[in-house]
Amino acid sequence: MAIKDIYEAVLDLENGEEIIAGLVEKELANGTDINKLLQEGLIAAMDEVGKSFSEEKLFVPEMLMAAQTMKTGLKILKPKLGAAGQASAGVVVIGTVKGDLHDIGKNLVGMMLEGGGFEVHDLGVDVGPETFVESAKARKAGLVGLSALLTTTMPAMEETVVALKEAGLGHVKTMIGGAPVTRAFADKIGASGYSEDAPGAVELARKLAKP
Ligand code: B1M
Repeated sequence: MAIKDIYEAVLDLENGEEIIAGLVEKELANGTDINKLLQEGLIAAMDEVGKSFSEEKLFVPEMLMAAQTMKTGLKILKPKLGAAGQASAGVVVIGTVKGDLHDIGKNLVGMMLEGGGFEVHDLGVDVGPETFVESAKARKAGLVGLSALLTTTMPAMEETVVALKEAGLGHVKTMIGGAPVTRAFADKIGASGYSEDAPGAVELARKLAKP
């Protein structure tokens, strides 16, 4: 029942942002599994928002409000997504590719990687290939994570993978993801790996980090 309240809060454009934090905290206190809370509460609600947007039942401002509510909920989950103080599992530079402003999934992946013991440098959204290259060099990253939510920005993933190789960073692994992205696309552009979701991204990052 309470997970349904969280789902409904994300869709509640009037009061959602005010009530989401309390609802998530209550659910955590009840001992609900974080993945269940994420998948059935926050992520399922955003899928519903996307469906309504496709059907022109709601528009960009409403989508933004729902996204803001989801972000507020995610902030509460962040400290719980993993144990602090572990030795670094590796250095990851992550960002949403050029032209793309969607950051909720990328933030979630970043948080879970941090939770999984990685040192994460989040470059934000609309990040060009050259910025990924510079940051990967400066941070001595072993892994670069690219997120894209638009079919029109997927080519920027390929540009980034190519730019890293051309800059002599062919040894740096690349991991890609986002709703329109597929494993076949990852193979096609020469990325080291693809993950469908945030927990899978942590598993993949661990595999890729192995020498
Ligand atoms: Co946008 N939007 N949006 N939007 N938006 C989509 C993506 C869309 C599918 C909606 C739709 O039509 N049904 C559609 C894209 C169509 C397409 O290209 N295939 C779309 C569109 C068209 C647009 C605009 C063009 C709308 C317009 O202006 N006309 C515009 C583009 C702006 C731009 O980027 N240049 C736009 C704008 C926006 C908002 C700003 C309003 C807002 C974003 C706010 C924000 O992120 N701060 C927004 C939102 C919220 C969405 C939907 C509704 C939700 C996205 C989301 O946050 N999902 C989305 C519909 C949908 O996807 N259901 C939609 C929740 C999140 C947890 O999931 O990001 O998929 P997701 O991340 C998952 C996995 O994909 C994976 O793990 C995550 C968690 O498990 N993953 C990775 C993600 N990155 C990964 C990286 C990895 C590994 C896994 O490794 C590094």
